[in-house]
Amino acid sequence: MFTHPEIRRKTAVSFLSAALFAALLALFLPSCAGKKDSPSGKAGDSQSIAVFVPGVVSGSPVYEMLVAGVEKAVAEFPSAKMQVIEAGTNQAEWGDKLTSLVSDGRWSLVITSNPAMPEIAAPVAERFPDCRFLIFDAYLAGNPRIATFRYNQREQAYLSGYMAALAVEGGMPLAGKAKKVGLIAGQEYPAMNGIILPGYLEGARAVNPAFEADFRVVGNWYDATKGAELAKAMHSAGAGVIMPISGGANQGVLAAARDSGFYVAWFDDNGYAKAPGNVISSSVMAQERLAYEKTRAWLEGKLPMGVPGTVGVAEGYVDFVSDDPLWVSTVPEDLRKRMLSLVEDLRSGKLKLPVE
Ligand code: RBF
Repeated sequence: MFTHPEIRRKTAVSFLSAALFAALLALFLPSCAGKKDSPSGKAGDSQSIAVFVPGVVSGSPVYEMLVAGVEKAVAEFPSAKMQVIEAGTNQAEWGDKLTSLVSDGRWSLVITSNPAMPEIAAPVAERFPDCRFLIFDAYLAGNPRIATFRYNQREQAYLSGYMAALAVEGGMPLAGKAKKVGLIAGQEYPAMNGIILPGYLEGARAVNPAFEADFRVVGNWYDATKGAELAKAMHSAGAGVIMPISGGANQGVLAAARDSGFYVAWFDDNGYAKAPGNVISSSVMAQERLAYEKTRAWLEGKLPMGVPGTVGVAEGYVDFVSDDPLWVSTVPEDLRKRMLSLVEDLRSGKLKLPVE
């Protein structure tokens, strides 16, 4: 379904056909190499968009939502085209793969997502100054060729930690007695160590200050066997609720939850149906909607570059899924009421949890 870019090497083309090819390219595919250095996209510019997925799409909610959102926007513009490129799990190759994608010259905008991408995109933007980058789940100020949007993940993780601790304090059957909440990450990175893990613990401690976090790392974003092993070890050590943020490895955590009987706090999208009865929360980011809106803005020539955006509960881009019948049937009413009241406090601004 996803095609990888190829650098086309034309070795035996005559001068004439090369010139013809270049002229046609300039006419029909105005690209990174052919545009003026403009601060924002303009309607009429090339509407060719590459979605650069730093990893693999399947199994990673953030990337599934990204692709779905861009696809939806592109489908609304007859002249717009897109291609999805999966850069794979070897992060050492991402910079070269991005460079080769952009040097291909077919894309006016590259859309990608994760907090490491601004640093990888900045030198590529410098080298190919007519290309623009739209990066979600990331933060960078002041680069006139890069637009970033991040979610308030302190709020998002706080919601998860609060529900996890409520499950223990409220005596839910699989939650155990230990005042411990588990978090399994694909890898360590600044947003994980500095925002998500502290926000998760902060939420748990808002229920009872005695809570501690058990934090473990898979070491990649795909190893479901390792995810299951870590989750089982964590469960044996007392954690009755585990939040997996480990891409494809999340599947192992879900399987372990079903086998061993513990709860899962799902992150990023709605996960209740992934293990009905085991998944007790879904703290979500509206990545699909944001990707849709910002891709549309680009295609309409209205996407400002260089000014980072942060969106959270009050703006409607971070939320807790409370209208799913599986949540209602799994979590007792008194705990659900406390969750809803927390969401309301964040929405109204009564509780403020800013990032930075
Ligand atoms: N999250 C995923 O679900 N799948 C991934 O493959 C993935 N790769 C990441 C790679 C890097 C270098 C970083 C910094 C984060 C990655 N994330 C991934 C985490 C993602 O950006 C986000 O923090 C979490 O999904 C929580 O919202």
